[in-house]
Amino acid sequence: MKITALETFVLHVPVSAGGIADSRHQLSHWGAPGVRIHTDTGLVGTGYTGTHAHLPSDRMITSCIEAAYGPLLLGRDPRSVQALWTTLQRHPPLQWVGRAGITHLAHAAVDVALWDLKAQAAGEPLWRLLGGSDEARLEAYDTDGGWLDRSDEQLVAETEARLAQGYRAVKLKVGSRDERGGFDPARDLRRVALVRQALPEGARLMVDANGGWDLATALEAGRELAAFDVTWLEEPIWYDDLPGHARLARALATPIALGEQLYTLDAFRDFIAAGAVHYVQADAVRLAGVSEWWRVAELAHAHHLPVVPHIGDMMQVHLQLALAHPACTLLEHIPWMRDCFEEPATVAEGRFVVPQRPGAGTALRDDALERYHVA
Ligand code: 0YR
Ligand code: MG
Repeated sequence: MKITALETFVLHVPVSAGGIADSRHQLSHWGAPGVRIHTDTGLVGTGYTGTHAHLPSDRMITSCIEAAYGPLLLGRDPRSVQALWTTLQRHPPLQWVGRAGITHLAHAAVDVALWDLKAQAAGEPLWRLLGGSDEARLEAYDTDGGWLDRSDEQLVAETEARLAQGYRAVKLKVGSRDERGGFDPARDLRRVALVRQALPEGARLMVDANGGWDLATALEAGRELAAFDVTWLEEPIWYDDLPGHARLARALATPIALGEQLYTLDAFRDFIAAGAVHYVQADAVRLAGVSEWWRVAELAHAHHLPVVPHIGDMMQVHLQLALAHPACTLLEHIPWMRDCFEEPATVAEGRFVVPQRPGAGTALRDDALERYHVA
């Protein structure tokens, strides 16, 4: 089997209700720059990363795939994906300009496409190729009702709607600001109390600050969270602040979740070694693909830490991985890209349905490629 061509794409897909906000970002569209890798067998592998639909940076990702990775991939056997990972990641001139950032996101798209091909060539869904079982029970938690720009009333209505759909776990954004631009943890705590009240006993509630607080606010607000049985506090402070997160992990009763902004196995090694994280939110489309994600999951598992993949890929490859890896029992749900896929991830009674098509689940529908493609 040989790689014959790389064909890149950029999709911009609308988010819920025309727009969403967390503590750092406001967006109207989710971006999926990626690649379809063609082979001499006729099989085509699809991989993409997740962005905030900013065309200039999306183009940097696709041009890295085409110009930098393309020549290293043409003619190679895509099933040698682990060997190709090292080829792309350690190619000296590329290593010089990027072990994180644009090149890493580009590599993620390529690596996912290669694993998609490997699983298709094996005639199996990726979760089975990786040793998972179709009896795996994977709980879904929903994030799409808890945005920071939603009113208190909307928040409660969204929570009730999720309960009616069968969810027993939801996530709420925190990191509110007042009119003068200062932190407003009182608004956040009021909303945490409202959602907690709307949930039945035993339902999980998570909160996510998207790195928006400073340490003092995180310490103060974090202590108040203990009263609301919050499963985790996610990215309370700046993503790369390892000592700050380690301090919070020691000081707070509520566990710390992070990882959606970490690019490398090395970064996860350091956060885990420092005791700075309890829930490891490895993201295969910010890490360089399935290959590096699996190494992070194994590392977390060796420390007996749960792995809860971030939704950067809008569930498709993460569903495959979470079904296969023993450290995963819970996966985030944000359905913005649902109508893009041949077999979209589906939740029933609060659990993910096990997908059956061969591949990584990343195959895109032709009509989605047309509708959401940006020129
Ligand atoms: C919007 N999930 C997240 C969205 C979401 C972000 O910035 O990308 O809120 O990915 O933090 O846990
Ligand atoms: Mg998050």
